Amino acid sequence: MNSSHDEQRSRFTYRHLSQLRSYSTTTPLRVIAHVDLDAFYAQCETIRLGLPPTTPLAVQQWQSLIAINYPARAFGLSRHITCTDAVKLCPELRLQHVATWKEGETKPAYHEDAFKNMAMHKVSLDPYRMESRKILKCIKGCLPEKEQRVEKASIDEVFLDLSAQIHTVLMERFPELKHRADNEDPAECLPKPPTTALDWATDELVATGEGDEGEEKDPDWDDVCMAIGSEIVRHVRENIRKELGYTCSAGVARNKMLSKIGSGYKKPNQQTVIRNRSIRHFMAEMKFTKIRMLGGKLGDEIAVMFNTEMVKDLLEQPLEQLKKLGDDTGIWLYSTIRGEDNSEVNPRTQIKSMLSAKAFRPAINSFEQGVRWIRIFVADIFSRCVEEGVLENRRRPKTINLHHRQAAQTRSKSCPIPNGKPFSEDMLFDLAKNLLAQVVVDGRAWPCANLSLAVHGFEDGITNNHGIGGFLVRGEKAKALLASERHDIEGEDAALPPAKRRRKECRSLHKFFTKDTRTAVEREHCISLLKEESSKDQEHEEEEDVDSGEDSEGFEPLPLLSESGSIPPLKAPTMPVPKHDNTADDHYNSGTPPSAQPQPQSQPDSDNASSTHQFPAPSKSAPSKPSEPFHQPSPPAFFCPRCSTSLPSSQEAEHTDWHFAKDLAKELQAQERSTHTPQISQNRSTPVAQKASRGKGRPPGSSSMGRGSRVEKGQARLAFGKG
Ligand code: DCP
Ligand code: CA
Repeated sequence: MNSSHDEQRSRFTYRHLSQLRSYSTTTPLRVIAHVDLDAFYAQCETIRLGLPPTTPLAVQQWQSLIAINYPARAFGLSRHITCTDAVKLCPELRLQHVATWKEGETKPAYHEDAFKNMAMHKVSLDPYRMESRKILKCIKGCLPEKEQRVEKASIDEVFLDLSAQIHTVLMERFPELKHRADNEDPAECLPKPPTTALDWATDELVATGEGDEGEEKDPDWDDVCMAIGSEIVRHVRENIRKELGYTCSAGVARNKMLSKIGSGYKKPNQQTVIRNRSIRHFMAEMKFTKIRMLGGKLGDEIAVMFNTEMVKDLLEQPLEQLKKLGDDTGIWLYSTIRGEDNSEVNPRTQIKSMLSAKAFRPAINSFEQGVRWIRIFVADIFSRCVEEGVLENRRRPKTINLHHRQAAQTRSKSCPIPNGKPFSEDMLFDLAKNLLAQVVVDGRAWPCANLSLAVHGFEDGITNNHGIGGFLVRGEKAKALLASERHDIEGEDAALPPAKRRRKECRSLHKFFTKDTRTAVEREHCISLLKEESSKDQEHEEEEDVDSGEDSEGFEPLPLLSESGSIPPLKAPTMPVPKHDNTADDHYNSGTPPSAQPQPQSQPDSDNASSTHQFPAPSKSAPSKPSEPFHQPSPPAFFCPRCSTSLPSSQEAEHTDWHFAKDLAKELQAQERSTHTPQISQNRSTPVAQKASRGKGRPPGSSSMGRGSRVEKGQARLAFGKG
């Protein structure tokens, strides 16, 4: 604080004031709000069904309760009890199952029998996402366009950095600050604010402790800022209520961590203000397990080490003691329990990938069945891509990845999403279906216990890229080929030395064709499907080459590449053994607010997942280096004409062997099929799997695969009463 401080002046300086305008994370005048919808899914259902808000209602997902409204909570209901117990406790309870995609259907719907038939359904969170978007829009709509910073923290939470807006309000209401601000020394203290009582309306004002930080001290500008912030938040909450009918709770404080704790302090439909002068007292009285990152193992460790659960006991510990947890953790804990958090409200949180998954119990057993689920995954992902602006080419994902688990073996197939084509649901479907066909062609696809589809590598769309489109597509295709090969060897085979792996593959291909006729027929279908795709591909490629001109922008150096460059790493996601069927949704993947720590980049912990991973906007840095030595492109001394691949010469023998093994496998296939599919032998020089991984276009026989009507643009809308 400035040396010119005296009793007549504020503790805050002109610099502190002007820093508000630029959302400084360190100005003591900063005001952050956290807004959290009350019993969100339950409110969504109450509004959709047009029920009075006083009706006790719980949202059910299979046999679990995932959201319980406040009238129902009054009967002692919580997420931890079963549906049966809930009805016993509250006979009036309205139980509503979440919407589901039914196997083979193209839109999610509210199916009354969904919970009895889990194997046929996959949870859809679309209705809640749609409501969430409306609420976000409403929030943004009541803040000044140029002075808003809004971070969506989960499906039902946002952070608002109100600093800049408050700066403007201060200038309007207290012109004395403005007149002087232009000329003053930034280190000089501000005049004191007028001593009129601040209007906290109905806010829950967190009390202060005794002494210096107490209520006796006159209000200063930080209190005024907090009161203005609180007024803005009240207005936002009123608007949400008026326009859409939802109630929410909010916390207003100087940073994200405190505001988040504040929003949960009094619920429902209330807001809590934690003024700077109350921080110490507020924190001291709290169990530290309420603080983000301290609810789990770390919290347990701290509780054991210091024999307490209360922040106030930890406040007595010197930093050196806390460092027993490790230097970084100790330092983080020391400042966190003092209410410090300088993390930014990040409005540009961007989606990096999207995933749709299903655990099959019982397992599924055919390509056709798999395709029906793929149709659902694609519809699910596509609708979310539409929200991301794929149709306007604002953003689009670069790769598509299919993850497949059969017994202990997991396999992951991926390919690029061609950049030179309009993004469509059909295109995604064709790519995804081809990936599944590749899994089938590899053999041992059934019974399948888990299937998931993901799109990755969202980036800003390039408009007007027709000219370079052909090149882009070609470059991407080359990578697809490698991606496909690379992922082929993940899972259990990855542990085998390459030569053994190849032998094993040949054996398994052979076994496949000689053993099981039904499977062989299916596999044959998949091969011809891939085959047709690859020949279409070739035609297309030629056309594109003619069109593409000589612009070299998209002409990427061929292979080899681990995908950590322009394509993000596609490490096979691990599918945890399902414990329950709780849908992993935006809420869990975008995480609770990352006040102090980076967000976990977790795969959904669910077997029936539908997730959207969000990350801060990536910096436009150069692609990182390939991470796998196997794919290191330098020195590119050997060029393989078979797959247009440059490789270090040390890998020439192994690579050539690889083609040999692939060709051999193809021979075996051709022998098995003898005269049935002559088109395979016409194209012997091109390995089927490689060509297939370029997959585009419409597979033959797709109409017989349960391809129903397409999901409408923007996704099926489920009836909601408002908005
Ligand atoms: N959710 C879920 N499974 C959980 C927790 C939450 O599916 N184990 C879903 C349902 C919730 C929504 O996420 O409605 C938001 O989660 P919150 O933790 O914010 O809980 P609520 O909004 O339901 O209640 P509260 O009023 O306590 O915020
Ligand atoms: Ca909530």
